[in-house]
Amino acid sequence: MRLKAVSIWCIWFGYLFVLSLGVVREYKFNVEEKAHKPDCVEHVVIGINGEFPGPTIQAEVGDILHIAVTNKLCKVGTAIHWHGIRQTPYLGSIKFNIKDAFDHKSPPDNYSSNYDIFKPPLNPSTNIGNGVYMFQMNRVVDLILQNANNLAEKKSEVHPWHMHGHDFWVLGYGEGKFQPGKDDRKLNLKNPPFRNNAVLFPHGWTALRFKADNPGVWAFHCHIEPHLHMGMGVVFAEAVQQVKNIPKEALACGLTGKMFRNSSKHN
Ligand SMILES: [Cu+2]
Repeated sequence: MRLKAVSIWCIWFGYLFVLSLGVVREYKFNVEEKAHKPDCVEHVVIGINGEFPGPTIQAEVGDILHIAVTNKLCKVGTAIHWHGIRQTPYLGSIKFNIKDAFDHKSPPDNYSSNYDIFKPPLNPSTNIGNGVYMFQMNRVVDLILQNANNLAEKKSEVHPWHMHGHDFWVLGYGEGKFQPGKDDRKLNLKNPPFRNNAVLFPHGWTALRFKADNPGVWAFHCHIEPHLHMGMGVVFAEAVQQVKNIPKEALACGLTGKMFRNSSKHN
């Protein structure tokens, strides 16, 4: 059987559930500061169980991982970020046209034009949704990320936005509220930098462009992990019907998991 290695980069408290016929593997991680020289100069770094980089989790396909993480940092909260694990059923749900796995109505393309980005939001309640932006193959997508005020007066934070599955062109940045018809004339369409991370400055905007030419389902999110977990992220699905065989591990949960157990037509 194939062993899968999963590297831990950041920390969160949680459990990972995977459709399983395998064994339960228990891990306990203490997250704490330690002195280390990752670039030959001693720094205080964040380690796990005294190690930097952190330990490797090893599991076989179908195992269940129980990971208890204890934050022993003195002053800050922290978050865990998993790479290499497919946690959403979106890919299989879209590919196999499972209608009730998520809201198929597209999320909104814009926000209210009278939103005052310099004031705390009038409605501080979170809107919850699981819709997906769906794009046909080779569609060119322009994004304006608009920052706004926090819940506290006169406060706005930096957000580093990161896209999976793509690099994108950074067409420009600006202060205040993006003004269509004015700010878009100043965008750099000749030689914009090509990145997969871009900063969204406080009370400012960032303009990005990418071409939907990579069939799959991709996250686009703020890379400050607590912000992502609070909802600062969206999902893009591109030409999913052009994705060929989906690995069975990607179909392990939710309705796609049930379908996987009842059918073998995806292989
Ligand atoms: Cu953020």
